[in-house]
Amino acid sequence: MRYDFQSIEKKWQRYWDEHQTFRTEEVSGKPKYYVLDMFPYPSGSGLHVGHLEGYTATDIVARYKRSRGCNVLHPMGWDAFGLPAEQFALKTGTHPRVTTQKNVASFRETLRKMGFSYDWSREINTTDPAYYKWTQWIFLQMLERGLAYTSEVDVNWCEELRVVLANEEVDEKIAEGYTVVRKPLRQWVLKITAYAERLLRDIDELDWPENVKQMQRNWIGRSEGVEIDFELPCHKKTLRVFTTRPDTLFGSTYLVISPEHPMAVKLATAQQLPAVKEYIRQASMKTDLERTGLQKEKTGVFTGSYAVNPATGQPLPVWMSDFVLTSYGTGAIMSVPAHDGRDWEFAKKFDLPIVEVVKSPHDVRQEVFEGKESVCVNSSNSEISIDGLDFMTAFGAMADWLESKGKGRRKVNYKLRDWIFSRQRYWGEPIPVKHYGDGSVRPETDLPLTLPEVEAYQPTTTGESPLANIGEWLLGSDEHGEYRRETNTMPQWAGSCWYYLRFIDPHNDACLVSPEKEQYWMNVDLYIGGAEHAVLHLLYARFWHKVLYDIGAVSTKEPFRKLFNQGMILGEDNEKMSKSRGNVIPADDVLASYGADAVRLYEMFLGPLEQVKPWMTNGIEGVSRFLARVWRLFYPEPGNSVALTEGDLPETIARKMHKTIKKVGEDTEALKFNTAIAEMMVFVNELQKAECRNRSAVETLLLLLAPYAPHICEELWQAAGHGTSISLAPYPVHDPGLAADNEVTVAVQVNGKLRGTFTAPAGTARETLIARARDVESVAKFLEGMSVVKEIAVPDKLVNFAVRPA
Ligand code: ANZ
Repeated sequence: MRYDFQSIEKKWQRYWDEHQTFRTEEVSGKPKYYVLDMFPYPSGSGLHVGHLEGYTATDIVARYKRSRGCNVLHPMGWDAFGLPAEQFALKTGTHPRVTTQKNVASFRETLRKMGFSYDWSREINTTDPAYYKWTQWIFLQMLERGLAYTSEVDVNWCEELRVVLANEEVDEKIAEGYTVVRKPLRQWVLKITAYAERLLRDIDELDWPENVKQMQRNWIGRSEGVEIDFELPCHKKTLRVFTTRPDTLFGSTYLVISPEHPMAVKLATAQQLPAVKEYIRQASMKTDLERTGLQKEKTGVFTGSYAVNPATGQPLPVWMSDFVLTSYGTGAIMSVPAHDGRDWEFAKKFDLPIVEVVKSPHDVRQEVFEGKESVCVNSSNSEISIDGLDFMTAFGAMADWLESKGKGRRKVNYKLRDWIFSRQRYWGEPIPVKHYGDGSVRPETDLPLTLPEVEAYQPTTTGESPLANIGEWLLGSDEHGEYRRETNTMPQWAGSCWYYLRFIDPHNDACLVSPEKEQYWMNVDLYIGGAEHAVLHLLYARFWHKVLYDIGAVSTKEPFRKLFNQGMILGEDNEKMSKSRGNVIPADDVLASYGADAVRLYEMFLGPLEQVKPWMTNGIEGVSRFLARVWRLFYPEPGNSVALTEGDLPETIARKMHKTIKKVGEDTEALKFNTAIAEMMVFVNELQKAECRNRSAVETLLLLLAPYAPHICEELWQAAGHGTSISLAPYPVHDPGLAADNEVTVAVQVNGKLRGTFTAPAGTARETLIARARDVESVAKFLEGMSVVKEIAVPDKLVNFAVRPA
């Protein structure tokens, strides 16, 4: 019998299909385990070996958890709305649905060939009307609660093409020579800011990589500060600023407003007006990044107006500069040049006064320190003094004082902005609302509102989506009068905000997920995917989940309990795989050459799952040889039938076997797949060396290996005489006595003479042996006053110190 992976893998994939081996039980008495992949966008270029890494990992976990008695949910689907299919349609006229169907079929085929144990009866596709009916339904729930609203928002407008570009397209079009400008357009926006505090607070409860949690915290960007109102005597108005450092108010020597500030033009005196207007015009042509870059030379213009510092009573000139962002805080700041780097540069450039108000052992010019060692100085007036106080105390004192005078209030600000939720595209979920002549907006009552067929995929010249060209779809009338449908569609992110819920109950037509099933299956126990989704997808999904929680559609506050980011697999040239570099390793190619079991094992043996690592096609041959060795444990020579020996195991093999069960189980549980595989390799070597073909040893090996290399294990399990699938067999149990490390006696020599012994667990590391040897009482006296010139350690046996008088 030859190890013919091709026919074996086909055979078992067919078997699993026919027997529905991986069909998830509905609500059951078993403990549940929900293990989820970030579902793919089915692109035209197919899957490459990098995509398979995370999917292999989740599949190992799914199979392992089943063998541990869990009811496992392990589904797959397609996040299939998106720009590439639409761009392909623009170029070729092929309907995005056709392209998508073709790509999905190819993706599905590759995943089947990998032997992944998905419950395919739960497959979903975000472009399926039965699916997006519920995406639209969730949108309407938000609309009803004021969480979806329209607003004029700047979009990327391409002058020559007269289309709105997605952010990710902008660079490409500019490189092609097009002009892209910011232009306001009416957009749907989701009020994610209403959830900022909860999104931030609940991060603490998640079992997620610390860096992802930190990125989300930074993205939400909570800042505690104070809003201060500065009198503008000439205008009989006040100018409001946001500061996180009210303790530095005594050192504020001028104010700065952003060019888009509502009072920008009003504050300009007649003399300054032309300069102010010119400055505003120039700022409108810059991106936020160009405006706030730290290296950038500061620019600004004096408005001509003055405000009054409420602490000092001094008049403060009001300037305008584009480093102050309109969209943050109040769009105006109080400048404290003595203690803020940007303010310092600005003050130096425009010759504005600098007053020191914090004394610190550090250089406080670039940055104000918040530690106890920095204290306020020059900070008193007839009503209040904060001299000598540290930051925290001074903050409180100033906030209280400003609040008591009605000149300020504590305020929490967030960097998080509301989510622009509309796209002027065809290939997305239609936003299900109707606009009436009187300006009112009503929800579509009959969901799903399906995408109509269009002739051409080119957006209209006004920037509207191609849907605006289809009169019979666009216009209509009902009991509320004549209406025009919304022509914007939802962004690519929408469908992936809640798909994990649909897998739980994919065919339910009455609600998005039945409450009983949701309560049984949620949360997702393990979610594996790429680190590039740290913020957008993972934050949007958390946001929608909380909305669903608030309306009672789900019982959990968070969707994903544990998140794990796999490290990217690079090309053989150590670069990110990309078509343009030509270093992409297509999954289908390696599958054809080596088979699924070898690819699965190799993907996991490349290194720790979280690490970025290059692919090496010749490395896969090592794991192929390992599989062949496993095969030969059953079929030592070609043509032989399987002849396993029954009866007791020799003690050394028994010990090794129980240790292997323990270690492989622990490592699999901890997602340390590479070390689990190494452990199994060692075990196979020992079996081979001992020519051991004992049934309990080799069958145990199969049970441990089955989650990793399921096809070969099914085949050999059957050859060993079993009538049912190894995928249904329970995980082996180790005997703690036999799995325990056995103790060995280690001899300690000094200059070759035996001076003592000690016991240690077998396999103790060299450094530990040496350290323990030095501590042996009978040895220590021979080392006293000597200098050790060499330390020799023979694992499990001996330590020798070569010494000479110091
Ligand atoms: C006075 C001051 C003194 C400040 C000092 C800092 C240091 P975070 O932590 O990011 O919230 N600021 C406020 N609004 C701004 C805007 N729209 N554009 C640019 N800068 C703005 O930062 C808050 C601080 O950033 C605020 O505190 C303000 O400067 C500035 F020694 O006020 B501070």
